Amino acid sequence: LPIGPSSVGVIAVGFSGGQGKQGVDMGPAAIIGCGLLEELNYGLGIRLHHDHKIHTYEDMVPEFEADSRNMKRPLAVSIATQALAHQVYEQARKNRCVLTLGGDHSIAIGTVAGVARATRERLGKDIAVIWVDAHADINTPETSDSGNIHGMPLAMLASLAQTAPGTPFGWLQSKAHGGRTPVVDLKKLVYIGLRDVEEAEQQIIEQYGIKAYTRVDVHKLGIERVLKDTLEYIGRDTPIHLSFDIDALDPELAPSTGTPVPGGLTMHEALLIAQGVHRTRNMVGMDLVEINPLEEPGEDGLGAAQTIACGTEIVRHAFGAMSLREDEYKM
Ligand code: 4U7
Ligand code: MN
Ligand code: MN
Ligand code: MN
Repeated sequence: LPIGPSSVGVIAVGFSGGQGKQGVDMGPAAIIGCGLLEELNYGLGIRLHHDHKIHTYEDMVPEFEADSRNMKRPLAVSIATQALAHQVYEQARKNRCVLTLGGDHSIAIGTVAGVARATRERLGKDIAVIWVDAHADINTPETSDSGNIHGMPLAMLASLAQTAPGTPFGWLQSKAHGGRTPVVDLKKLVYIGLRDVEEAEQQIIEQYGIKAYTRVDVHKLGIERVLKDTLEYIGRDTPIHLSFDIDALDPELAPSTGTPVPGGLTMHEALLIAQGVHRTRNMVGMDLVEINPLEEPGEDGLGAAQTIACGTEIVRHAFGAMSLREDEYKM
């Protein structure tokens, strides 16, 4: 029987503390302003639970914070993601699939933790995570050159980073969180779209045997095959969290993002991933992150509009839109 939720909880997170560029906090307002929620609600007939707020956590986090343990703003990111984990959990435990609109990718620390906890309580199952991204986001504070936590969420979720109780991200290990440690089992993680992986990250991927389809793998194998193998690897009746970083797409399509990398996925490939995850009926959570409307190579607003349009289409397809006919892919 499908695990699929009866309705969708939407959380808008205008948080940018996991990296240094202004504007990624404006992502959710931009995509909602362009009609994403109407597309889901009126267009696809999905029942939405949304508090009509853009959560910034500004009142909870310190305005300024010194770097510590090779992380930039660890306290701010820890506090914000802990609060977000709680919001996500409250939605997910009501049998809703939780859609979170970011914000930078550090917010996945909160979304994945919240979804994983609720799914474990509700179904007694561990989630699988499909991470669609140009980057592996699995630096530990020690391996990171940038210190930006949006490059570390998977290291935090998989407990590769040392996080003692009472220090930033210690909540991920705490019993009060109700979670299991680690939150993410690296055997249940699949990457799609990688093309900018640091050496230390590559070592982690190999050491833990993480399933990873690079951009080149997608090119060589074809996206249908990658998707089929991904879903087989994850296994039937496994709840899935889809974390979609818009920089997985080619920057020609989606230029408005903080760390663009040439040679990315096409829209056809991205939509097929989204549609394929939907068709499992097992999606329990989805993030759309790293849309930064201020990152505008052309400075004419067109790049941002196009990036938002791509993001909207990907989310629509993850929630059941079917622009790809059955004969356009072989599954
Ligand atoms: B994103 C990077 F150094 N690996 O750690 C780092 F290349 O969420 C980039 O995928 C991280 O956008 C990108 O800073 C994080 C860099
Ligand atoms: Mn990325
Ligand atoms: Mn990312
Ligand atoms: Mn990025």
